[in-house]
Amino acid sequence: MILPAQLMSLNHRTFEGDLTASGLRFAIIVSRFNSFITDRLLAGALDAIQRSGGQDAAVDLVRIPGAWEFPITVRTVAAAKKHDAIICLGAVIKGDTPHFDYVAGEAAGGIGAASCDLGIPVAFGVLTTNTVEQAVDRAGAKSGNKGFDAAMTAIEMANLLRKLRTDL
Ligand code: INI
Repeated sequence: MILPAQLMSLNHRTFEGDLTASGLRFAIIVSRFNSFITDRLLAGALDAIQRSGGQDAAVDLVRIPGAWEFPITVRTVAAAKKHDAIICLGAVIKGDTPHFDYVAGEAAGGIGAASCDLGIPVAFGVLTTNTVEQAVDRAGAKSGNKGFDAAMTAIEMANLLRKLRTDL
């Protein structure tokens, strides 16, 4: 049995993306619906890229009406092959009708499928919450900033996929 402490000394090749954004190009797709939340997610994502050594000019910002529009936008941006990763930022907040389930489900499924089909990492920074308060908490309050987290994941995955494509 291998103990966790022994893992570092094993002779495997390990592939892991680092957290350096220098030289990477990003597209951030941000939805306007619930913009009082998504603006904060965007600020968090840009902060993460800047603090990881990324350049402002290496970021293309794409604004869309709502989360439903993510899948087709991700596919269009990915097909252009101009970026190392895409970051999706949105906020779907539950209402009194089943509308939430359709919008959130389509966004999540469509983004995931586009990422795999087109071979580009797409970070899912789309909040799906029961209340406005839960969304606020995740957009820079009690529970951190999920825009920042999504951008860090995009940086890591862009570097990991580069390594896998060249070194595997
Ligand atoms: N879009 C969101 O991004 N968040 C929501 O909470 C939301 N709600 O609740 O309706 C929402 N709806 C709009 C949808 O994404 C489309 O833009 C619209 O249906 C037009 O296609």
